[in-house]
Amino acid sequence: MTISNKTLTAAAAGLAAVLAVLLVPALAGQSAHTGHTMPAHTPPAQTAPAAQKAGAQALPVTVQGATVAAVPPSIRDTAAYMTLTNKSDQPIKLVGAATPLATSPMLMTTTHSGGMAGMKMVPWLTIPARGTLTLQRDGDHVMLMGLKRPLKVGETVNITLKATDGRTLNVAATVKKN
Ligand SMILES: [Cu+2]
Repeated sequence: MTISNKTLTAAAAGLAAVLAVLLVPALAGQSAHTGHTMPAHTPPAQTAPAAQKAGAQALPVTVQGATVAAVPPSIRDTAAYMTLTNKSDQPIKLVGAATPLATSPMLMTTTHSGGMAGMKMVPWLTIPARGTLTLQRDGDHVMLMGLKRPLKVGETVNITLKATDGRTLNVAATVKKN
């Protein structure tokens, strides 16, 4: 041993501090999109009413493979995945999501730090001009926090995505087991 006990202790304390910082967000999201705690800050304002107002302009976006991950009835959070293709020449910034089936839908991205996967809220997700944005496990996704009732495999969940300029996109996602 070339390292003194003192050094080891200091190193251990330092490591513990680092781990504490890393573990909080990591543990929060560790249960694969199903069990992390609600972030303390309020999610973006509910967009459902505005989104469903007649006259809200539709986004020039096509959706493929929209799914919602099935979770056991005791789990109140899940995530939606899909591929979004922007047919316009301008990037589209999605800033919010709404669904009648969850109290707090939010945009999130998966993070990796210290070898652990976690997730965090993001203010927006961008669909590049003439490009695609893939929402997937282990990536950007729409978190459906606070499910109002258990979802059944095979049922359709309507999700409205909202862009910065107020345009919206209605998505019909199918509940699927992973
Ligand atoms: Cu998430």
